Amino acid sequence: MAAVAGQGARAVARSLAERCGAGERAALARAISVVEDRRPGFRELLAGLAGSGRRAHRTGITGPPGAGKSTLAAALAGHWRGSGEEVAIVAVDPTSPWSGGALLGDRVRMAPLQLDRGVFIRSMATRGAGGGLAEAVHDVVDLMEGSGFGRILLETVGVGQTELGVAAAADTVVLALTPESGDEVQAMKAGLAEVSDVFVVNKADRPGAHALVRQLRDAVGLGRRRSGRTPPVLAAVATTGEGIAAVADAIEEHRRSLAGSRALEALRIARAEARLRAEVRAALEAHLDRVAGDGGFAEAARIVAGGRATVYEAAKRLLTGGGILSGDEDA
Ligand SMILES: Nc1nc2c(ncn2[C@@H]2O[C@H](COP(=O)(O)OP(=O)(O)OP(=O)(O)O)[C@@H](O)[C@H]2O)c(=O)[nH]1
Ligand SMILES: [Mg+2]
Repeated sequence: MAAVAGQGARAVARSLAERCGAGERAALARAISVVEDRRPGFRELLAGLAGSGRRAHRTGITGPPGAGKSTLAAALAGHWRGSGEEVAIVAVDPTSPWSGGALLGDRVRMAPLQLDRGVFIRSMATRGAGGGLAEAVHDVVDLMEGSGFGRILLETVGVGQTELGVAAAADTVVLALTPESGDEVQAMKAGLAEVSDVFVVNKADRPGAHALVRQLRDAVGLGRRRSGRTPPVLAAVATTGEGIAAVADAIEEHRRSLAGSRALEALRIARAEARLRAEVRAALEAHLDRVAGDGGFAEAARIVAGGRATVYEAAKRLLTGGGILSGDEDA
């Protein structure tokens, strides 16, 4: 039965991949669910779209809760739609979801996007799962790319170290702040230049925006970036669209600088390597769990806690037992 179910899942995955590739939005929505929940066939589904040769530009929008990331994403999507591009948006663990949050309250502005076939919006929740989310996000972005979206926007809450690692899926990272973000800027100072490629002080209709722009320019100027490029700092009002064209231009300028310097290829390879290592690490751990059997790790842990072996000795025993080490190597 399991084998038959597996074959069925593979056939469904193949047909879903084909329909995604042909631009069917309902198929993409289903495919994302399959990948997100790691359902049977999800690997075949990804493999089915991997050969499309399509390349999207991926823009991450990070920033503190309520900074206006979704509004900014919507405004950028509108801008790119204006030049005929198709845009997919994925919001990771939004504190105010796209479906029912602040944005849908603003029906007039969002309605055109929601009805537009050229825009696809999806939210992903961590569901307290912790691990595995970043991997699933990469996969979802790959599905969107394979489905023909040339622009992908990834919204994620957090700044720098507090962000879930989702920004690693982006080619260009935009950090959205507000005039009230002075303390965050102060705390990160020179480190800021490394966390983002474009800085946006959103809600520039509020007092203090220009002071923060100056403060940010100083902080960003302090950091030395490997690329030698100093990230631009821009002011915007996402709700009215003011400054959005300049943000889009800055994203485009970054995209071009990446492509021109071959840094884009290096970024893709580094991203692939990180994903590959995460996958191999997870598979190794699953393998060792199987080999060690029920409670194998717990038993080894008891031995370590009881002082009868060091962590290193116990780890080496597990790795040797699992056939990962031959026994005469150093773990
Ligand atoms: N005054 C002003 N309000 C804005 C601006 N941009 C967004 N807002 C409002 O700020 C609130 C939060 O906007 P969102 O786009 O949901 O912010 P977010 O960063 O996506 O929020 P989370 O996903 O919950 O972290 C909404 O009420 C927006 O209408 C702006 O430029 N000016
Ligand atoms: Mg949001």
